[in-house]
Amino acid sequence: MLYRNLYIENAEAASDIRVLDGKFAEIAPHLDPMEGEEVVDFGGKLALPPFIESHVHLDTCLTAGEPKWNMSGTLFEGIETWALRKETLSKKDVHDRVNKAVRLYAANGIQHIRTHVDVTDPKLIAMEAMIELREELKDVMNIQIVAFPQEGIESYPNGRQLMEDAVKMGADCVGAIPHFEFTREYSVSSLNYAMELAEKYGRLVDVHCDEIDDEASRGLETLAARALESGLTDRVTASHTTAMHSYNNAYVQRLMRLLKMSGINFVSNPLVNTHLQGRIDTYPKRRGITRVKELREAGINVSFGHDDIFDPWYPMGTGSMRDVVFMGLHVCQMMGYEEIRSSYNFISNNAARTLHLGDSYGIEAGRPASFIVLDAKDYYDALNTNAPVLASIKNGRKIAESVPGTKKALF
Ligand code: 17E
Ligand code: FE2
Repeated sequence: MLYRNLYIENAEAASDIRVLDGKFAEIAPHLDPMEGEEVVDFGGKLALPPFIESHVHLDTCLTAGEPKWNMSGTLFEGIETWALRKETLSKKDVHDRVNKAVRLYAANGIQHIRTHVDVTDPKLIAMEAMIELREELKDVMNIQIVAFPQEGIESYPNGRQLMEDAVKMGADCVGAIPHFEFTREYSVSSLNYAMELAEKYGRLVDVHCDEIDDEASRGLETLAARALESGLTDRVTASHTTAMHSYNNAYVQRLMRLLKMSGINFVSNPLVNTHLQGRIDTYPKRRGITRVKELREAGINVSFGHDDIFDPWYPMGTGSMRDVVFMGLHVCQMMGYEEIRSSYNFISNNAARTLHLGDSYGIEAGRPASFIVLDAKDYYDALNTNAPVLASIKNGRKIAESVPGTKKALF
């Protein structure tokens, strides 16, 4: 199969891509078709490595309004509302909703998802369903599962055991929620426990860390210190870290040294945290997004996640990471020309580092032939025009396509 005329990752000149046996065989400015080879000429469109959703809660998706709407728009009313919805959870319910959400994602060029799955459920229903879904969907979506203790590890009955059970069932990553634990002591011990569990079972770590507008919420320093001391370093991710928005600058200056030394990754969720944070402020209202620009300037890996699709925390969402990047660039004030052009990295290459995809990811000869084609010439154009994903190709197979609609003035 020969794909022609693609601008790979904003390249100035177009390339042709040959795919054989599900792998990138050759990538060059001009390749002549072999005898009998099928040719698709894209005529000068943008090719990117597949988009990655590095932070979402698939188990809660598509449940907004059930059994009630989140009227305050806060994280905490979201957690209370989900606790009510959880009472009626069944495996079929999770299967049906996740199947829909995964198709929304696929149509938007996503091929990898890291999902947090709530394990503060004595029956671990969502975890069991998600382990099955990971297997059922593996040819079309690579799903990584985080054992996520929504209501706490130390503050929820049997919390430690549920975490370990979920890891034994096959969760890929260990989570935690230090800012939700009853006390600071619990916050620290929950992080120690999560790190020990990850070491014991050889798992990655991804913590909901300091998702609160409280400048005194400092789980991050504990997580980073443990990442450094244990040697888990870049196997560890801090998600949300919205309190960092409210930390004083003197503290951040000291903290940055540790963050750099620790090698941990960050995931920011600008779409959802712009909506959830700052809710108890009058004016001025905090944006409540972690310091993405400063983390990047310090050479720290940051990716963006959607966090939710239509659930107790976020009443919207179509599975498009474009909306996430668009909001992120605005709210973090990263609107310089190069910042905009390169911003696809937040939902591709940077996220691949966080998910530890290694050599299985990237448009390079010898790697799995997985890439997407956008109806644009570069990512600046794609972001600005909300360009559709013309084709999503995974291991050489087309798994999604879109036919550009016609939207035009009639004069
Ligand atoms: N749970 C949580 O603790 N934080 C979030 N942002 C979501 C679920 C969506
Ligand atoms: Fe989250």
